[in-house]
Amino acid sequence: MNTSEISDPFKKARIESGCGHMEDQNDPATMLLRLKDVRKSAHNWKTFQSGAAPGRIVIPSEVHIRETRQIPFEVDPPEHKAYRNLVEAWFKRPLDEAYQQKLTTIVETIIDEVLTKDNIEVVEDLSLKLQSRALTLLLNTPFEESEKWISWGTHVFRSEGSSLDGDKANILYDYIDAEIDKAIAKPGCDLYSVLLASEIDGKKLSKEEVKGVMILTFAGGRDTVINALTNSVAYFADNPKSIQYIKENPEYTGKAVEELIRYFSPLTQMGRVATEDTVVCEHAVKADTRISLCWASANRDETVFENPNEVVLDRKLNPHVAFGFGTHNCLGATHARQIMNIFLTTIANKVASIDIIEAKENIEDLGDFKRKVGYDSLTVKFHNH
Ligand code: HEM
Ligand code: EMZ
Repeated sequence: MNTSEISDPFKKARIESGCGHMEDQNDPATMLLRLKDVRKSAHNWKTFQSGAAPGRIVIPSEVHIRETRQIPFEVDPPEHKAYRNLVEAWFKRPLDEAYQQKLTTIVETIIDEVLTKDNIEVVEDLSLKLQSRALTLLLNTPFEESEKWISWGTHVFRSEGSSLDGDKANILYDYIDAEIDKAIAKPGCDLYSVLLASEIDGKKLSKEEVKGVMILTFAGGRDTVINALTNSVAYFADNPKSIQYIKENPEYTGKAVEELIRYFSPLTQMGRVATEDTVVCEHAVKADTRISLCWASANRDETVFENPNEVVLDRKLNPHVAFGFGTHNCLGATHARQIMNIFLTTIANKVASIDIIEAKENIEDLGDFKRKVGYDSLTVKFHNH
């Protein structure tokens, strides 16, 4: 088995019943494993709501570590649309030429640096740095802020190697509260200021609402991006020909990004709460219990994807749901795709091969299923041309 392989623990259950079951803090979840069911239920916000108690749709549940509602993630239509309209254009800024140039400088600086080193630990020395520095572009905040975010480690709600941690989460909440107060005192051109100035139906967003958007921006785009980058490094280490392929066929970089994101599925699943008694793939689901939309399983659905467990960089049909589907599809996807696109391009231009020295996998424990989502640490050596 290659180090970079991410196997599919859901196959048997997906084929046999289409459902899985997961215990989680006395709030179990019925997992939907087939692409068709995941899409259908993601669409059906009336029966499967996101606007439950803050933290409840996240698996593992975050109800015990946060009270602030994440916006627009934990809001259902029609309110969802009003929030989403406020931020949609801002989150499309990664399409601007100037944004991409700045992102390219951030990526190239990091790759140039790792090429001068002997061994590097990818999670700390590359992925976390890149994710944090890139986030300063998305928020339009000073570059130096990234130093602080890097010091928080890879997950804003977890201590390293441990489960959900309320004290850790408070570091982020206190930081955001302080940044909001700063933006109120001295408005600038950053996301905090833009949100504080925006209105829905003639009413300004409250501090709590702004906080809800900002927590989500920090949390949703953190370990997902970090895992996408670290998994890419492992993949290129195992498949040096792929580096060459992208170098020789730069027009396929976009397709390669989609395929890697499908294969990695950095966000395994997301929950919803049933608003009524219902049935999913012949399983009864009671009102006020949770289902999960298992993006990672849907992305290996053999009835949709040919050779689902292979990375096919130029895959033609690729209707993956790694960024979600429908109402809540990922707002950060434009930013995440640009990061991946520029990262692949920079590797192809500057790196000949990568040796893996040591890998410690990060395995999610999902009850019946164990799923590799990335690495706790990955030590490698980069070689230039
Ligand atoms: C939503 C995945 C990066 C912000 C989602 C959803 C998925 C997802 C699956 C849907 C959740 C649901 O339906 O409940 C990913 C992956 C990423 C990534 C795989 C990286 C490879 C980011 C980044 C940001 C971000 C970089 C921002 C900094 C959001 C937000 C939503 C969201 C705000 C909620 C949108 C809404 O409710 O309308 N993401 N995400 N994500 N993501 Fe991402
Ligand atoms: C939540 C989630 C957002 C959650 C779209 O996904 O990402 C998770 O990593 C966070 O823990 O709070 O933001």
